[in-house]
Amino acid sequence: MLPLRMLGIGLLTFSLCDADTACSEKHNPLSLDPPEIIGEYGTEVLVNCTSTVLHDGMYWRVRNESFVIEVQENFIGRSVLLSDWNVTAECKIKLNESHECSKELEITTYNNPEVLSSIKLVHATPKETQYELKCDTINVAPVQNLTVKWYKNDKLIKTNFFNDTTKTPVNESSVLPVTVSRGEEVQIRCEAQLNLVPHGLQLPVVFQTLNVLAQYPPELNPKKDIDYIVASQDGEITLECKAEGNPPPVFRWTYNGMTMSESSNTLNVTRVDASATYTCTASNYLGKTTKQIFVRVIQREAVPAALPTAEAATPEAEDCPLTLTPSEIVVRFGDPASVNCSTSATNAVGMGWESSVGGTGFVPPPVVTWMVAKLEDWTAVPSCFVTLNTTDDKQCSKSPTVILYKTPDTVSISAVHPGPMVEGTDFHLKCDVNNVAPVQNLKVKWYRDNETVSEQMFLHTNTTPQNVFSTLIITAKRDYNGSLYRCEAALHLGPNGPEFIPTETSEPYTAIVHYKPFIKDCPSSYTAVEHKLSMDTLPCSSEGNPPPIVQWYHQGKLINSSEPLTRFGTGKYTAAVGNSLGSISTSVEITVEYEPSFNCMDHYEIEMNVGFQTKCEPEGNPAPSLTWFKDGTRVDSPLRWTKHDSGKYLLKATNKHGTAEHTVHLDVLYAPQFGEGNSNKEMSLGENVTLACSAEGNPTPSIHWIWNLSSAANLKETTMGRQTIITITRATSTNAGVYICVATNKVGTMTRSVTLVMKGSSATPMAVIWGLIIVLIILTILIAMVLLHNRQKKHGQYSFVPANTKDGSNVPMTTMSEGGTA
Ligand SMILES: *[C@@H]1O[C@H](CO)[C@@H](O)[C@H](O)[C@H]1NC(C)=O
Ligand SMILES: *[C@@H]1O[C@H](CO)[C@@H](O)[C@H](O)[C@H]1NC(C)=O
Ligand SMILES: *[C@@H]1O[C@H](CO)[C@@H](O)[C@H](O)[C@H]1NC(C)=O
Ligand SMILES: *[C@@H]1O[C@H](CO)[C@@H](O)[C@H](O)[C@H]1NC(C)=O
Ligand SMILES: *[C@@H]1O[C@H](CO)[C@@H](O)[C@H](O)[C@H]1NC(C)=O
Ligand SMILES: *[C@@H]1O[C@H](CO)[C@@H](O)[C@H](O)[C@H]1NC(C)=O
Ligand SMILES: *[C@@H]1O[C@H](CO)[C@@H](O)[C@H](O)[C@H]1NC(C)=O
Ligand SMILES: *[C@@H]1O[C@H](CO)[C@@H](O)[C@H](O)[C@H]1NC(C)=O
Ligand SMILES: *[C@@H]1O[C@H](CO)[C@@H](O)[C@H](O)[C@H]1NC(C)=O
Ligand SMILES: *[C@@H]1O[C@H](CO)[C@@H](O)[C@H](O)[C@H]1NC(C)=O
Ligand SMILES: *[C@@H]1O[C@H](CO)[C@@H](O)[C@H](O)[C@H]1NC(C)=O
Ligand SMILES: CC(=O)N[C@H]1CO[C@H](CO)[C@@H](O)[C@@H]1O
Repeated sequence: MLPLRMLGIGLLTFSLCDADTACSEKHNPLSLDPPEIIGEYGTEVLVNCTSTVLHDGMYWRVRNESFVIEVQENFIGRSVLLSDWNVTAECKIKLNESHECSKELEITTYNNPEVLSSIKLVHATPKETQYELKCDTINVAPVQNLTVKWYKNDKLIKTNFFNDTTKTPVNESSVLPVTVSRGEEVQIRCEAQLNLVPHGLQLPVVFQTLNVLAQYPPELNPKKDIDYIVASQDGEITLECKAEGNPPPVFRWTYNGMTMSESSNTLNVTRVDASATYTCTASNYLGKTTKQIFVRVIQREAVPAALPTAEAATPEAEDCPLTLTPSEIVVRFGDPASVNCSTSATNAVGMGWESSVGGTGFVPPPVVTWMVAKLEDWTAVPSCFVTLNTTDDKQCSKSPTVILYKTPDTVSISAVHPGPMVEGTDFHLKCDVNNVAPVQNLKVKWYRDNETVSEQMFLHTNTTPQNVFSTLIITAKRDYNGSLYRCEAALHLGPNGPEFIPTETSEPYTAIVHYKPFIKDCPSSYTAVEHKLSMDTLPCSSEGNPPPIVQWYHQGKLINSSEPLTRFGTGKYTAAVGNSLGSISTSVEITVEYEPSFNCMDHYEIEMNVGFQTKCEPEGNPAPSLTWFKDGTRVDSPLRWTKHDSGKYLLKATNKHGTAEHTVHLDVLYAPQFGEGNSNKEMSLGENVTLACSAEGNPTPSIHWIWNLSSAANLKETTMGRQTIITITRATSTNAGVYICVATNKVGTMTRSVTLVMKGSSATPMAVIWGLIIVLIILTILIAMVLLHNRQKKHGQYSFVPANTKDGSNVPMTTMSEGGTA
């Protein structure tokens, strides 16, 4: 019951969901390639739609338009023009008459924006200016993927994102408040980037750069709003009004309420009838400042001889009878300062100092002292004046040169972009010198370790403390790795300055230079001793930063470079040396040498007269030299072995890595040898005859006699020691004939014959002939046996047996034929 019910529920569920599941994400038979499109507005893109099932028709629907139905194929391609911002495209498939599935293409249409920047002044003080910078991003789509970044002197200071989900292009603004101090120049950059990167699209960054300077109302420099000028009656004089401001000021000259000129900061006055006061106004939109210049005209006759014509008449006229002691002072900010002003003029009426600090009243000559306990006014320009008892009450003045200085608060070094340096590329270091004055006396020196690499001076004219920086461009070399860069700010204040030049040095900046690996001192071939060398102890080094990884390959395989090489390791080794910047390789031919050793048996059998054999050769590299010792004395290894050479030998193999010894017992085998040759022997009838046969040989041969059957009756063969003897008792004529002694060992067979002849009787030729025939037959059989025997020996154990015994050449056939003819 239970299983049936479950089945029923399952079927029901399936049929209910069937229609939906056919088109669900999981079962949808359609797939799009590409499945998503990111394209620039106005471009055309291609999409393929593929079905995995058979169908009644497939087609594309783009916007509100349906395209041709495809019934044959299982895929349809379509080009879509991204001509508006909300293009929709879907691929549709008719499964049967009543069911249709579709798949929608995700489309992102983008437009990389334009950027426009603008700047607005918010507030300006003499010290600093507040601005509002604005970047307008024009026609950006889609705006939610836009990032606007603000950089101040290349440093990111602000990032803006936008929430808006609209698909059509919009305009966005991003605002940055910036405050700039006097004398500072700031570079501001705003960058707009469409961030479609997750989809693999890198669009160009659009940006605008603005250089921002502080603005301030005009200021007189020197800060003197009253000047006194002496002119001769008909002389032409040039009045000057020195004022600075940003924006640069415009000047206006007035005299008695009348505008004289509006064109420049100088005014040419051609005719001055009497003493007159001229006013100069310097203004910009932030404000204005005025200066009054009193011109006193003196009669030509009254001009003292020392006084040149009035052209040269300036407030600091050289002929002003004033002496300043000293005429130049160099004072550290906050230190006391004093200058004595004395006059040599006998007609001086009064004198005094005019100054923003330490000014004096009108005092009687001849000396007046300007004295400040703490000089803290950056623009102080004291001026000493004297009034002379002349008809026109001539007044003149002189100013000492005041250099007020201050060493920097900080001197610091930093990298413009993060390190490390990469060999062959440029790297920028920046040295910031903060709050130093006067900048025109500053010299920034760059050092790499203790070597001066660059120097910089500054062309400012400001007397107030400034923040300045110097940039060093380094083309990185690998030798610079680990070098310390320092910058030094020194104020060169001239002969009146302090004895020691005030100098501040930055903390060092340690250069890290990355460079490609290189290999040094690597031999192309190398001879090593077995077990004494592993590849990582090879005198071959590589260098690189980051430190490279070295991998050794032998016969195409990566090897463990700390494993010592064995004698089988001779061959070519290749090292691959690499780091993040690159890799190189090198090869070394390695020869592994090793001490000699023997791998021989203790006992060998060799055949006599055989050439010297080399089966017991020692191993070793280089090939060892071999010496032989027998009974403690050195022997030359024989060219051919003789039977006396059997015995115990000591073999010594030597090369430069050592000596190996081996004791070997050699047994020289040789075929049987008879002490005597063939012979004839006479016998008498009835005599007892003995024939003895003995032979030497290694191994000891076995000896047999062969005789004619007719002799057999009274014949006996016995072996006594090394002799085999036949005894014929009471010889008869039948005993006449050839008796053959055969000696055999595994090296060979030898024969010798004795012909018995009955004394007094002429030989019985028939018996002799018969005997010979029989002997020949037996010999043939014997030879055959020997041959067979040797063939078997081929597969035997005797390593030293030379090949030439196989053909039986050691069997002395000649002896046999001699026996035959005898
Ligand atoms: C669409 O299919 C055609 C034919 O199979 C092929 O040549 C083309 O590269 C495909 N286009 C895309 C965008 O996959
Ligand atoms: C599609 O819409 C456009 C206007 O939006 C209209 O002119 C056009 O006739 C429509 N086409 C179809 C096939 O409905
Ligand atoms: C697509 O956007 C345009 C404006 O760019 C609008 O006029 C049009 O009605 C929109 N069409 C659809 C189908 O939303
Ligand atoms: C069409 O196919 C759907 C799903 O494959 C199926 O549920 C429906 O019964 C079919 N209709 C016809 C008329 O074949
Ligand atoms: C983004 O949206 C959130 C909530 O909708 C809002 O709080 C935030 O201020 C928005 N940010 C910007 C930059 O518009
Ligand atoms: C964006 O600014 C441009 C140029 O100022 C203007 O032509 C365009 O109509 C603006 N677009 C919107 C959506 O305000
Ligand atoms: C655009 O930004 C949204 C929100 O950050 C993100 O989900 C979407 O993937 C982005 N689109 C593209 C094409 O990168
Ligand atoms: C003043 O005179 C000098 C020469 O004496 C001349 O170079 C200069 O241009 C004149 N300035 C004006 C404002 O006329
Ligand atoms: C100025 O004169 C006074 C008095 O003669 C003397 O004491 C002082 O040292 C002088 N100062 C300088 C800076 O020469
Ligand atoms: C100026 O000099 C004249 C004579 O040369 C003299 O009479 C007069 O008193 C002097 N004035 C002063 C203020 O010294
Ligand atoms: C820099 O120092 C090195 C050793 O520290 C010295 O050999 C060299 O002479 C020095 N160079 C200078 C310019 O001082
Ligand atoms: C002449 C001679 O010495 N004959 C001897 C031969 O050998 C037999 C047996 O050993 C002896 O009996 C003979 O005397």
